[in-house]
Parts: sequence; C-alpha cells; structure tokens
Amino acid sequence: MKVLVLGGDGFCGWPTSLHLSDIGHEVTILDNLSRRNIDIELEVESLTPIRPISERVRAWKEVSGREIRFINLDLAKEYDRFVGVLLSLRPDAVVHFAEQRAAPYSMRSSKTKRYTVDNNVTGTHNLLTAIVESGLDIAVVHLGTMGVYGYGWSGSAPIPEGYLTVKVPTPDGDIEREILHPANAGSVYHMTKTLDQLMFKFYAQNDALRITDLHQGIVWGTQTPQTVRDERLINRFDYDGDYGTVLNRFLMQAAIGHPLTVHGTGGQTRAFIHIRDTCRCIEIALANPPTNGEKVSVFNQVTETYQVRRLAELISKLTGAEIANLPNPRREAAENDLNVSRERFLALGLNPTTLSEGLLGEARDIASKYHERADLSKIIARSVWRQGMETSPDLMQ
Ligand code: NAD
Ligand code: USQ
Repeated sequence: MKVLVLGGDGFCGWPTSLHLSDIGHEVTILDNLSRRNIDIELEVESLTPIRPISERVRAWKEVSGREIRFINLDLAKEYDRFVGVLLSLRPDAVVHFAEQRAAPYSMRSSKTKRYTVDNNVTGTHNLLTAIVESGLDIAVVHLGTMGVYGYGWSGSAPIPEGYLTVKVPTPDGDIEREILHPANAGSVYHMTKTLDQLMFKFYAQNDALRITDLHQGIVWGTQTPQTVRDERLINRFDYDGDYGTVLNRFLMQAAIGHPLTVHGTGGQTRAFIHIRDTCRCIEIALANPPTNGEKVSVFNQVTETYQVRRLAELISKLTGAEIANLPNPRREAAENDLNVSRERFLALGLNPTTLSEGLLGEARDIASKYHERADLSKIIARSVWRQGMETSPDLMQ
C-alpha cells in the first residue's frame, strides 16, 4: 500500500513510518519540522539525541534497504502544494499525526492557544478538502485522543468507541439516536481534537470519505524493533513540563534521581498504550478501513488504565524514587474513574503490551543512558490552565 504519513518526524509518526515500511508499505513522510522548532523555542531537547530527518531516512535505507521519501510541507499553510502532493503521489491512505499535541503547550499563552487551533483545525480541514479536490479515493487514519470524551462524564459506564445510543423524548414517545459521544475537552489542544471529529463526520457524510479516528491514550516507551536497529534511528523522548507525558517523565525522573512530579493527589486515572502498540494499531486500522458512505470508524486505542499515583508508587517501588505531590497546574478532576471499551482492536488481533512486561526497564535504561542530556530546570510543569494558578517550586536546585 502507498501510505503518506503526515507528521512522520514526530514521536508516534517516526516509529510508525519505520514499522509500515518494514512490513512492506511504500511510505512517504510529510512534516514541516515544527516540533523540532518548538524545542528551540522552549530551549529544550529530546532526551534521546534525534538525528536530522535526512539522516534518519538515509540510515533506514542503509539498515533495511527500503526507501522512505520526505516532503517538508506545512499542512495548515501550504494547501495548493499539498493538493499537488496528493495528485502526484496518489496514496492509498494518509495517516494524520501532524498536529500540535501538548496540552500544557496549548495552554501557555494566547499565542500558543491560537497557534494550536489554527494549526490543528486548519491542517485537518485542509487534508479533508484536498482529498475531495483531488478526486482520489484515499483512506484517512487520524490520531485523536481519549481526552475528547473527558473524564467521568458518563459515570462508571464504559466509554464507548466513539458513539453513544441515546433516547430523545418527543411528543410521540422516545426515539433512539446514535450520536458522537459528547465532547468534553480539558485543554485547548484536546478541544481541537473534538473539532476534528465534527469535520470528519461532515466529510464522511457529505463526500463519502473513508475515515478512521483513533482515540489514543497516553503513549509511553520510546523504542520499537525498528528504531533500535541503529542509533541514528532512535525515537524522541520528551521529558519537559510541556511535552513530556506522565509515565515517561516518571521513568526519566527516577533515572536521574529527581522526585516524581505527581500533580495534586495523583487521583487522575488515564489510559495508556506503549509506542509499539501504537504502530501495530495503525497497521490494523490501515488494513480495516470503512467503506465509502459508512460513518467514521472510531477505535479507542488504549491498552491499560492507571491512576497517576499508582504509577508513581509502582516506579518508586522499582527504583526507590521519592514522590512529590505538587500543586496541580491544570484544571482537572482531582480523582476520577476510567472505564474504557477497547474491544475493536482486540477483535482485530492486537496483542497488548502491558506495563509489567519488562518494557518499563527498557524505557528506564534509555533514560539512564542519556541522563546527562537532561536540563533539570525544564522538568517542572510551568504552564498553568488559568492566570493566578500556583506553580510548583523547583525540587532540585
Ligand atoms: P509530535 O509533536 O512528536 O509529532 C507531531 C509531528 O507533526 C511533528 O513532527 C510536527 O513537526 C508535525 N506537524 C505538526 N504540525 C504540522 C503541520 N502543520 N504540517 C506538517 N507537519 C506538522 O506528536 P506525537 O506525540 O507524535 O503525536 C502524534 C499525534 O498523535 C498527534 O496528533 C497527537 O495528538 C496524537 N496523540 C499522541 C499521544 C502521545 O501520548 N504522544 C497520545 C494520543 C494521541
Ligand atoms: N501529570 C502528573 N505529573 C506530571 C505530568 C502529568 O501528575 O509530571 C498528570 C496530569 O496532570 C494529567 C495526567 O498526568 O492528569 C496526564 O498528563 P500527560 O501530560 O501525561 O497527558 P495529557 O496532557 O493528557 O496528553 C497526552 C499527550 C496528548 C494525548 C493525551 C492522551 O500529550 O497528545 O492526546 O496524552 S489522553 O490523556 O488520553 O487524552
């Protein structure tokens, strides 16, 4: 299959591109390298030393004999060029990772709120309208987020895979309708993913586009069977207060002897998936697209749920790391349950990687190997959800 990977230089996009290439797909990466530029803006770097994209694809050719093409293009700003790419490449499928994905970054300032909305919403809309303009029948696989559902909206009922059946009272009695699960975003970033959903619904209905939306949980780990094949292929590992996600941050903090930065009581329960399973889920989604005219196909792309404080306790037990309960810079429920339906991927053959499978150690080893690259001043999360919210003290000065 010919696959165009939008955002293929990023944390999920790079290992997925290698995985798809390794199993025989013809892969082209399109990326504007904005994530690398945000690192420069935030004065922080991936803990792992990631190589320039041209070197990455060259190394992959040397190691695997397979070619991955790279196109530097801004999906949100270079619409005509993007239509040209679709017409010349004629991909069978597009995998869409190309969005600003950090909730804390999206809440830093009005500038980053506006950038996140402009980039994510316009980028996704450009993709959809470009496919229609091209006249090609291209399947879309988009990375959404578990955060579109919010946490605790429907009590203890499992969060369904995208759709909810509701009863609408009418003068003639109740009628049943299937609706998208109500959106309940917790940040400007998560809000853009709820807007993406509405655009997908419209284009699937109006233009019969074939769209799969994957509501992914928090991705942890860094390496995959492809990225370990050469150091030049190494995946990024974000640990800073904006882009680092909770489990990878805890593993890195434990490796350098930093107290584990639990926000509030750590009663927040979230969904998780290992990066290897992300790659496998995309492979499965590409192999099982909806048909033209079918509704958007939604999967919950998660393998486990954990409470933040339980994760901290688990890692503390493994490593002896201290736990610090910091004031929470976010506006979010202090405690929540999370019960997620995840039948669709399991039914299609996903064999989940769990936290207990030795991969915690692998991620910790990576963090130990590169610990000298860490800038300790970047660890504490400084981005607050509302003016006046308390920020946390530095724990290691
Ligand atoms: P990332 O920031 O590492 O990668 C995103 C890539 O997209 C970057 O390489 C960036 O340069 C590129 N990009 C952004 N805007 C672009 C534009 N306008 N034009 C071209 N390229 C652009 O993020 P990630 O962690 O790899 O996440 C990928 C996708 O998966 C995102 O949409 C994110 O919302 C979703 N997701 C990620 C996680 C996670 O834990 N990392 C969890 C759930 C969902
Ligand atoms: N948290 C801590 N300590 C930390 C970092 C985070 O307690 O040092 C807490 C946060 O307050 C939050 C939870 O851990 O309650 C998760 O935070 P996170 O930064 O790991 O994840 P989040 O902001 O939700 O975003 C990440 C990705 C995003 C993706 C989302 C999936 O950055 O792209 O969409 O996970 S989900 O959470 O399922 O919506």
